Amino acid sequence: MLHNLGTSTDSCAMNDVFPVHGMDAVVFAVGNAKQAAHYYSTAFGMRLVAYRGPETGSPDEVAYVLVSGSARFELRGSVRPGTFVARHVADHGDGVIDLALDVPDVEAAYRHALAQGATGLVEPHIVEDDHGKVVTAAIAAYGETRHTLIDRSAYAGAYLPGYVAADPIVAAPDVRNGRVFQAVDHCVGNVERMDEWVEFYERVMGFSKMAEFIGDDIATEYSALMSKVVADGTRKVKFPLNEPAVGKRKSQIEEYLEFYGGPGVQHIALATNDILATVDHMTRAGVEFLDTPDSYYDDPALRARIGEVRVPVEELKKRKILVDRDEDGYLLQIFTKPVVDRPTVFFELIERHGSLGFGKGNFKALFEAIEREQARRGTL
Ligand code: TYF
Ligand code: FE
Repeated sequence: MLHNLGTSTDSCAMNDVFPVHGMDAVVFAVGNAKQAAHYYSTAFGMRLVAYRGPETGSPDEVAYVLVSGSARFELRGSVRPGTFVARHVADHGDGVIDLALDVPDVEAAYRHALAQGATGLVEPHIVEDDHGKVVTAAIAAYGETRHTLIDRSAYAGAYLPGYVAADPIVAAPDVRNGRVFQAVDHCVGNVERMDEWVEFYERVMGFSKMAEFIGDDIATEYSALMSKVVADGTRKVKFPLNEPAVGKRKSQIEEYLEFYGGPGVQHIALATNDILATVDHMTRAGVEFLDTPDSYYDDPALRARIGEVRVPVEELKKRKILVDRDEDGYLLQIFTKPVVDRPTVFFELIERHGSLGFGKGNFKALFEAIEREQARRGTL
């Protein structure tokens, strides 16, 4: 059973033990950053803003920084063997190495995290250039994922010292505001022991559990996964955490852990305010989405439950977009197929209208679609 306990977890900023402003960047290690930058520019409509590489004094690595609204991705590649990025890609395939958090006080956040038992990876330090200074540190999260803690409030450069400003790779996409999506909505981790990591975010970052979760009853019925969501006090940073469960089929989380070689980021949800335009743009660019059977839209129970949404259901059905409603409002969402060679990392697009949830009413349809993909790959 999915329990909805309402919203009782907000903490006011004044007694927040680990204040965060939001996500700073999602950092990927990839096999070919130049081509990945092109993909995120064309298919996701992102704008290249910064670069570093051998030409700019970074002999071993290249990095491309792209933005869309408040979302920022950094794509890191290696130009020789033996680098961290090269080894990470060899072990995990393309994946997320860092969910960087924008924090007001790096030193305080880092000290609090370590006092609460987090593993420090980079001590707080200042990096500076002509454009100002940045304070940064890093702590370990699940698998090889880390959280960089960063305060760039005194910095006016393109990204960080060591990077140069760069021009867009392609013209802005032909959508409203020239933006295919606006922000990172949530970042999901696949782990071996969910409760351990829920407890980590509660203890280390003062995050609290959100009401929505997938329990073991849902798991055995159709999802083969359990899931809980933690968020900071302002709900700007939301981290669902999944663990595999024994179900009727092989768990998609098990498949991820096997192909990724351990815990890591499973999906990044991107917020859009026009999911129809977003899906149309990405589909034209060749991004593949999970299929939803027509029966989903024709189900009278679903029609009754979702009521009026801002677009005709036919428009959603055409694009396989899912709908869910709760007491706060509704959301529209859709999931890509994996965007990397391994069956690991994918994206979600989400358009929220009041709902703070994650689409629990869609879990059955979603997990059936994922299982069809697993069957196609022969990994079910
Ligand atoms: O982020 C979430 O919780 C939703 C639902 O493997 C979900 O997007 C959960 C697990 C999963 C795929 C989607
Ligand atoms: Fe999600």
